[in-house]
Amino acid sequence: MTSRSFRFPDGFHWGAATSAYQIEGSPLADGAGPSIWQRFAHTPGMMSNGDTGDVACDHYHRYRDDVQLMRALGLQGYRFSINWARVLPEGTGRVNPKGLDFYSRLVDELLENGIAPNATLFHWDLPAALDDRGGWLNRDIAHWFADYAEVMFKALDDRVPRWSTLNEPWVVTDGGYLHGVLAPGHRNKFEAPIATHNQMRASGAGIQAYRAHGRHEIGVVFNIEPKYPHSDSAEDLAATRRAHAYMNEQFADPALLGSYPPELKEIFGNAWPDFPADDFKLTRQPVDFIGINYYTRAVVKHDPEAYPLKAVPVRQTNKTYTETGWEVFEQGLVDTLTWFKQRYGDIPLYITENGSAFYDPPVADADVLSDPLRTNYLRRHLKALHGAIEAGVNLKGYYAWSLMDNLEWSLGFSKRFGLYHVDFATQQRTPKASAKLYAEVIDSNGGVLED
Ligand code: GBH
Repeated sequence: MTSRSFRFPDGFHWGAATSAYQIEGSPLADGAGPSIWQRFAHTPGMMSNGDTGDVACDHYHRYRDDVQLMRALGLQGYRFSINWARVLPEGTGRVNPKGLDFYSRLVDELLENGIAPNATLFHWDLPAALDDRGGWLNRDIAHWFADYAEVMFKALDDRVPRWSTLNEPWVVTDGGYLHGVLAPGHRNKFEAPIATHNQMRASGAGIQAYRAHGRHEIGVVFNIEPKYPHSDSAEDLAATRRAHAYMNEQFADPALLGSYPPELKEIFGNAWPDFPADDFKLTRQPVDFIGINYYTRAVVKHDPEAYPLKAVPVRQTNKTYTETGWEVFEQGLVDTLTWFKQRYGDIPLYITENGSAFYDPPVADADVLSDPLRTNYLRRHLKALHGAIEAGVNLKGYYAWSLMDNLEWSLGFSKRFGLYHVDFATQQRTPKASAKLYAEVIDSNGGVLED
């Protein structure tokens, strides 16, 4: 048997990702304004176990130590997000210098350790003051966002080579405005399309601001989840089309094609408005790259009771599921990248998140915690990714989700995605075996994955 090499192309970029509200803690420190996640987490009944981001990983105080964790992995890049309300406590207008300074110090620390910063401007923690003015339902948010983005570009673009406007707008629309399970907690079929549209207008306005004030790279990050039909009945095929249009094309199409897929009208009926044609000039801005967050797939079947898609995911037998209930399916990563290139053209791509939640029983005084399921997930997905590159996908880099265990939004601290285990009582970080594997992958540029 000949062994197969999994060496990645020279210059392939290896990183890990986090987001502000999930790790920082101290959300109101040093003059920061509250975000909608601060509010949501303090609304009784919204968070598992009553968890909040008040302390989280205390990264706001421990960021220097956390950069050393990154260095121990040999990370070349670190993707983090900026809490808008730390910088602009009211969301617009007055800049809070201490909030800006936190991100400036983090960026300097990364650069001193040879790690390229990758900054996301919006990872769901909207300033509460802007939510009070309508949040994503107010068309003015495109300008609010561009003004905030300009503040950040002027302060950090001399040191930050890679930016994203939004992280996963689907989650905001679906969880925040349609089903009400994430901040700001609305459940409204008429609002969801508007939240989508204004997010994509804001992203476009942010990219325009970058062309005026930035000199490096900017893109936007989508969660892409391929959909496969449960059967080849016409009904299941149509349900699969709707699910795919709703989760994947709803966001990438306006950004890259300047339109929405027709299935959205089918799904939303009269709640899907006719948006002004001019808006698509704003949503469709040239990007330097697209970030794709990939976790799982869905196998879809028709279900007339399922609101609003009339489609439901079907659980597979004899497959591994993570603790968030997501199937481990690495072929979906290949199919996603192939589909993306075919539909949108040969845009440089990054996997900006990929990872899995499994519970790893902590072992007292262990130097490395065993996490075979996460290690297996990582290995399988990286091998699949290598195959996608060999098949011609223009993939520039990979960011593991996540550097360390953190607040999994409304699921609280119970779902652990970290390469490092965090003991939330003591804030002690301990590497898991997946961290060791990832360090070897980076060191050998994938060579260690050899069969
Ligand atoms: C990302 O979202 C976030 O960017 C990050 O903040 C978060 O911590 C991380 O992933 C882990 O959750 O099985 O039908 O319920 C993840 C987006 C969308 C991926 C829903 C999984 C499952 C659909 N997720 N999807 S279903």
